[in-house]
Amino acid sequence: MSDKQNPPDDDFEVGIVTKTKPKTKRPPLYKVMLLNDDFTPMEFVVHVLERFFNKGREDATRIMLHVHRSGVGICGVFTYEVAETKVSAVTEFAARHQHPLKCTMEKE
Ligand code: TYC
Repeated sequence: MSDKQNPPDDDFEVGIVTKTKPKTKRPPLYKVMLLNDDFTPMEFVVHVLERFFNKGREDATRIMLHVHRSGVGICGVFTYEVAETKVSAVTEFAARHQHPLKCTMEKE
């Protein structure tokens, strides 16, 4: 159909192609780290890695030895709140057992 009121349809449509990114921003992540010292027993550090970071005995021992030899090691990567909770829990646990073990966090 075609007249003044109803002009014929074009064969194609003209327009601007837009694509909006889905807004799935990931939260920033934080590494939780253990620092070496000369006094905390190796077995205690392994226990900390098992208890607070859900590591198996082998993995915990590997991380502990890495910290012992290099000075620092990553226990896990978490959102800010979870990382902060881990740092507090480990710090309190170490202090309660009179070990100077230090646990810190750093933005990835
Ligand atoms: N260096 C300690 C020792 O020889 C062991 C140790 C490992 C301490 C890792 C802290 O984060 C640490 N007993």
